[in-house]
Amino acid sequence: MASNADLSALFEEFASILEILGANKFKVIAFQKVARALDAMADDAATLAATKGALEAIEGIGASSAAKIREYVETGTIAELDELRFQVPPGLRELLGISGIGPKTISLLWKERGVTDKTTLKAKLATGELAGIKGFGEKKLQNIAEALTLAEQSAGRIRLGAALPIAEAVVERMERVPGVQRVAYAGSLRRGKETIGDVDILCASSDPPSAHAVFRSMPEIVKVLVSGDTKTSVITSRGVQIDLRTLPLASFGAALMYFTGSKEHNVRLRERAISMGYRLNEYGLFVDDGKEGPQHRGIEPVVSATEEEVFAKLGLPWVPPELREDRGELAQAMPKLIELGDLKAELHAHTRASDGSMTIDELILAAQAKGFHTVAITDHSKSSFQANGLSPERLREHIKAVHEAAARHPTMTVLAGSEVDILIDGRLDYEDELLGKLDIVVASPHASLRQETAVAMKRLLKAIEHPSVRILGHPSGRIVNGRSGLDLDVRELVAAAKEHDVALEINANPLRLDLRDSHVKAAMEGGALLAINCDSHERDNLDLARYGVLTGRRGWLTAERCVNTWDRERLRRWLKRG
Ligand code: DGT
Ligand code: CA
Ligand code: CA
Ligand code: ZN
Repeated sequence: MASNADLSALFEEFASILEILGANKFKVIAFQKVARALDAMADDAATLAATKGALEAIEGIGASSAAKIREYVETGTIAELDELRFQVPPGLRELLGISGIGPKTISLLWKERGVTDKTTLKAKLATGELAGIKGFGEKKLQNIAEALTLAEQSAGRIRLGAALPIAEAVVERMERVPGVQRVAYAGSLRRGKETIGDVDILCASSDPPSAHAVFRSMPEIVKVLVSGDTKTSVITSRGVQIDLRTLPLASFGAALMYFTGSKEHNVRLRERAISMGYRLNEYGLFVDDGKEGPQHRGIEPVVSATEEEVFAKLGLPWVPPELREDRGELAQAMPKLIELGDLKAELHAHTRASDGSMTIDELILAAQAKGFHTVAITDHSKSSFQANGLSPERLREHIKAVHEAAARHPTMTVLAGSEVDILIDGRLDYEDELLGKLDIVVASPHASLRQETAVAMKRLLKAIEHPSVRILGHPSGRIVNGRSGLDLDVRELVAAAKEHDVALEINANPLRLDLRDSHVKAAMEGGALLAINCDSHERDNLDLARYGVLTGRRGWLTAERCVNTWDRERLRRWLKRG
């Protein structure tokens, strides 16, 4: 059955193809709206399709879009979309998949220079044939070249935010299979890496063949790569590889350690085991009798059932998976890492005033539902015109509206703030007088993200030094698998943030995860404060916090150093300081 995500992707494709073809702009926007509505809705669109008028009742979905959804649910295709696909070279649709090259650009490349796919684009970039297209400067061409390179480098790796829900769904399904005793995902996903090569699932079962059979026949699987008694590898319709390994419950802990990795961490652990007279493998920790492969000779492991036991026998505390990267986790005392439940405040969120989809009240209620005591309303500033950024006049009105909304929710602390653009030279997007009226200022770079390090650092440091700024939002502006963003001098950034008591944001949106894990570690070592914010735009975006927490944990972040965990009073004092 068609999921909301599948349907959303179809309408996204509709919009993109129409844009490439140069169709009416309003039609394009209408389809984009439908795509977003499908993404955001809690109910299953395919189910609603069966009820007359149910789809049409959803904001953003009109009668003709509803008809298309019904057509897809009933027939598996949308005739009009098939027709449109036919009008555009297939290679151009492949280019659409590269983030950083939009439909408008593709349209011009195609119509003006005959680019029809990746190969012709690369060739024409190299020969200089693309010069002279209206609106295409040297810089634009550079951007296109970089997007192509990045797409090739990231080929095959999917973002954490796409992989984790897939893995959780598979785990949940496998847990219901008869004979299954335990299921868990392992690998880079369990370590919370920002991108995932493949998803590794471990399953203890008294009936492995059933487990493999159920796994192979999950509906979203398009290809089975291998399937045996202990391992099955499949590819899903979204191109994700998932490996299922079955094993005895008695060795679950040792296997989980082995397949969680990282390889480098495993190497260190095995060295430690050897130095203590043991051998460690996916079957358990064994006394080293100097012979090969003890597990195959009926020798019982010393420990194997749980990770805790294995670590303990090696004289170690249990190491959180996010730390298992051979970055000192076995040699140093580990801090108590931040947990999702520690978060008590959202300090970067957008409403309908700029480019969010929620009202102020809806946002407050969403934060309240998370058990938060504080939420900051930080809509975009005027230079982010593509995000409907607020003019100074609109911001003044908005501050009033936020205060009025705050009065309706007396148990919540509601901050009237702004996500202010850091302009190209480090100046902020509003006058100091207006900034001074805000309860919180998140300063973020949005445009000009290709500056050289020295220029970029001067820009960011100037923003950090501004007395109104409390948080530096998504400091590099990178997009995972999409855009490298500003090339930061992290040490310099951290030192300045510490000096001026500014928190560096981990933007929890899995597209951003910026700061990234290594930057967080540098911030921890350099003594700066951090923030974990969801940069909420849509309903349910506060659920993204977990990706920020994973990234923070990979950077050894403690609750104490993350301002979002502080109690109401402490946070208030910090915001008011100076
Ligand atoms: P990925 O999938 O590229 O994002 O990264 P991982 O870490 O999930 O790597 P993957 O899927 O190749 O293997 C999962 C884990 O299994 C890995 O983190 C460590 C363990 N592992 C796999 N192959 C080897 C190996 O040859 N030697 C050792 N020591 N460990 C391995
Ligand atoms: Ca993997
Ligand atoms: Ca794997
Ligand atoms: Zn934002």
